[in-house]
Amino acid sequence: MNFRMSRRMFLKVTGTATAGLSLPSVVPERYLSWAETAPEELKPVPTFCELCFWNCGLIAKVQNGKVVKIDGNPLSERGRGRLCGRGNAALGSLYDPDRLKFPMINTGRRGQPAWKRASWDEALGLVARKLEDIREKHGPETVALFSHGCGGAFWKHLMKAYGSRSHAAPSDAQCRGPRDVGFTLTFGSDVGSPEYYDFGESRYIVLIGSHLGENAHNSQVQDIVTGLAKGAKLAVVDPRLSNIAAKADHWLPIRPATDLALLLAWIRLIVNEELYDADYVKAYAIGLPELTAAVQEYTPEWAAGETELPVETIARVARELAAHRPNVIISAGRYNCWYGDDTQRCRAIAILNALLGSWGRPGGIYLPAGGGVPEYPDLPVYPSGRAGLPELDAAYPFALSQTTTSVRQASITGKPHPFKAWLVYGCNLIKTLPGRDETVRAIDNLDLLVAIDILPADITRWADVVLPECTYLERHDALSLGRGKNFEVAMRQPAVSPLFESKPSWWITKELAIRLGLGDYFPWKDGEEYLRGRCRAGNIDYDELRGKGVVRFSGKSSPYLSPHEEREFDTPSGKIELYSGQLADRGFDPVPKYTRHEQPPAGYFRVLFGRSPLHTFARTTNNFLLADLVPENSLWINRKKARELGLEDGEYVRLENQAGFLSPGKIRVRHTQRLREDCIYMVHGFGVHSAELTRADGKGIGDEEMLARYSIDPIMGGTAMRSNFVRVVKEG
Ligand SMILES: Nc1nc2c(c(=O)[nH]1)N[C@H]1C(S)=C(S)[C@@H](COP(=O)(O)OP(=O)(O)OC[C@H]3O[C@@H](n4cnc5c(=O)[nH]c(N)nc54)[C@H](O)[C@@H]3O)O[C@H]1N2
Ligand SMILES: Nc1nc2c(c(=O)[nH]1)N[C@H]1C(S)=C(S)[C@@H](COP(=O)(O)OP(=O)(O)OC[C@H]3O[C@@H](n4cnc5c(=O)[nH]c(N)nc54)[C@H](O)[C@@H]3O)O[C@H]1N2
Ligand code: SF4
Ligand SMILES: [Mo]
Repeated sequence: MNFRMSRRMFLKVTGTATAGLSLPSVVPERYLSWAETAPEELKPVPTFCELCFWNCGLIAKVQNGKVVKIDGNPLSERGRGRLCGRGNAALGSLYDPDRLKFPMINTGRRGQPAWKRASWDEALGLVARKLEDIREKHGPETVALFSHGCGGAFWKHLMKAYGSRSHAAPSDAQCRGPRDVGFTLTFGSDVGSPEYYDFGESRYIVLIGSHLGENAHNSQVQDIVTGLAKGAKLAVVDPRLSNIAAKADHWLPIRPATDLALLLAWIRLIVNEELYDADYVKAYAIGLPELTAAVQEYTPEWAAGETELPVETIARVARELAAHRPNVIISAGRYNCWYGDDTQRCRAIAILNALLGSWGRPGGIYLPAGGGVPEYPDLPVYPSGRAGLPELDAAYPFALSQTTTSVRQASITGKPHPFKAWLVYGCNLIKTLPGRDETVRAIDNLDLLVAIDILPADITRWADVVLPECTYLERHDALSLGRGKNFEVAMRQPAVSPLFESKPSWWITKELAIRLGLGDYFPWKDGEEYLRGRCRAGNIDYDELRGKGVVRFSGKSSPYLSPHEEREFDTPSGKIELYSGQLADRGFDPVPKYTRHEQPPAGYFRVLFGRSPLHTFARTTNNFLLADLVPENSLWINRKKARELGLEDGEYVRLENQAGFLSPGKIRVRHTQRLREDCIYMVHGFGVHSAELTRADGKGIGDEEMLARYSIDPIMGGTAMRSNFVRVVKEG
């Protein structure tokens, strides 16, 4: 199908064209008081954004003690002087009247809290006493940290000093984990974050389910726009005509859960017609004969049956792609916990890139500059873990880091070892782990749950103690390192002092450490001294960094392979592994095999979800600037289907999943021709259930509320969430 949207319209829809937003009338009155005093000069304070994890550099403009405007920092490679729609809404986060204001202790029940305001001393004293007690009775490894975001570095440091190595993140096992593992099994390394996708130089781009543009990762959206402007061809595989699919040369509205069939058919066609980069494969890869033999059953005709895509389109895209090699990318996007065979799907994507020679080639997947900054110098060594401790992720042999899946399971069963406390930093586990009942059961087993957050988010309602962090515009923080074609170091510094009694993580962790007898691990007086120490260790001029916000170091090596370059890959064979001996040794398919997934029964639709261009999960759904623009999510449903069901455009409905669970909230129907008939689509982050979040509470439905069922990727433990079916329930 062909449908092109103009570039200007695309930018408008994706929000990347917005310049610095000034404050609209929705700002609470009391924050507008600067207008009454004589305006001072605007003072620029360079720092970086935390409204998502791209960490774009920004410059906060401060006047009379208030941040009045935010601009992009041109020195930042991840932003290049621009901010996305969310980044521009910084003031809605900083000046959100619903923010957590002081430490709180839950005197009620988890999930039905009764809050008592506490002093920092009381709250930290309580947490420290409990952690001491747990360390003595059960061992330090029974405390787990969940984290997402820059300040998590201080919490990881605290946990290691305390003696626990248990650290997990939904941004791995519920996000990019399968992709990182699939690529690492193939190339010996993953595609990074920011991804090493060289879109700006590509001649042919294939996006597998990635909705870049709605996924608003700043410089990456700029890169793909650049590539398209320079004439790159684009094919988008998505059951939904996403904004970027609307710009594509080919939209492939694939039947959900069948992507692996398409990928295997492409591999077959490319090897059978000898369209691959023979020199490259000969020089760098092993396993072509085994790969060729293993894919013979996957004919384009067979794939057409599975995917419901025209056989001509399947063959045409493969041939076009090969004609543009090696300046091509078959992108795995970022979020990949789809159907349970996700590592294998990502491996198929990696194999395609390898066959077309795109790894290390212009317009393909570039080789990052690398680089790093040492930790703070001269810290005491961490205590070693208890000898003989059973490995938490032993069940998932190729997990690259500890999985939330294993920590939650161990918290329920006590196996392979129990958990007694969770520290939850910047994670909203109630909304971001599938199978809420299990999350609640795990939490019920704990002696302590501490949430460190900026908002009274859903997860805070399950905490025993809530510690209010100040927002990113009010704090020093860990460094943010960007490994792209250049290496960049960004620093965060407060534009204004913390509001209310909120505190930065460097302070909270230091105070906890002192109470736990671990003060030696936190020798810095304050956040600035911590950053000076890191800069000293990394030979970075602190004053330059503070003045610019970002410093960049040019790459020591080329982003591209030179012709005939010898290269060793970090795999067991030193080669790109089209056939994976490692997988075979562990009893997994060495070449991806197709598995057929269940399709929705009659009357039901598969639940698909994705990103709102103007929100980051539930992080921003209460942000007054963004809630003003996108106050709730809607239920995308194919118009023909909607009419059959008698659903009006705009009416509110409930959803009931295959397990008979009826959504407590309602969602507005949105008729569309941009979606297949067998699925519905909604953006993640709504369906908040926290009355203190006055703008977000009760708006729309959370996709996670419908996800009773998930399957676990046996290779790396990721939880696949797109195998749930719902029917639409009309009100009354
Ligand atoms: N059902 C469903 N589940 C999903 C997804 C989905 O689309 N649907 N997406 C998956 C993906 S891709 C990912 S990456 C994960 C993300 O899942 P998580 O790692 O849990 O992250 P967030 O949802 O971003 O959690 C945000 C929490 O951090 C708080 N927060 C915001 N800023 C700060 C700050 O500066 N300091 C502190 N201390 N807290 C802060 C917010 O208030 C909120 O409570 O979720 C995954 N899970
Ligand atoms: N604005 C904004 N941007 C964000 C975020 C945010 O919260 N807000 N979050 C960031 C994070 S943490 C992540 S991980 C990324 C995620 O962003 P991406 O990796 O780009 O995308 P996904 O969430 O996997 O993709 C959603 C798309 O997949 C399609 N899809 C669903 N099922 C299938 C299927 O079976 N096959 C195929 N081919 N497609 C399918 C959906 O229709 C939808 O268009 O976004 C990042 N960028
Ligand atoms: S992409 Fe947007 S929200 Fe994410 S860091 Fe950059 S400006 Fe902030
Ligand atoms: Mo993610």
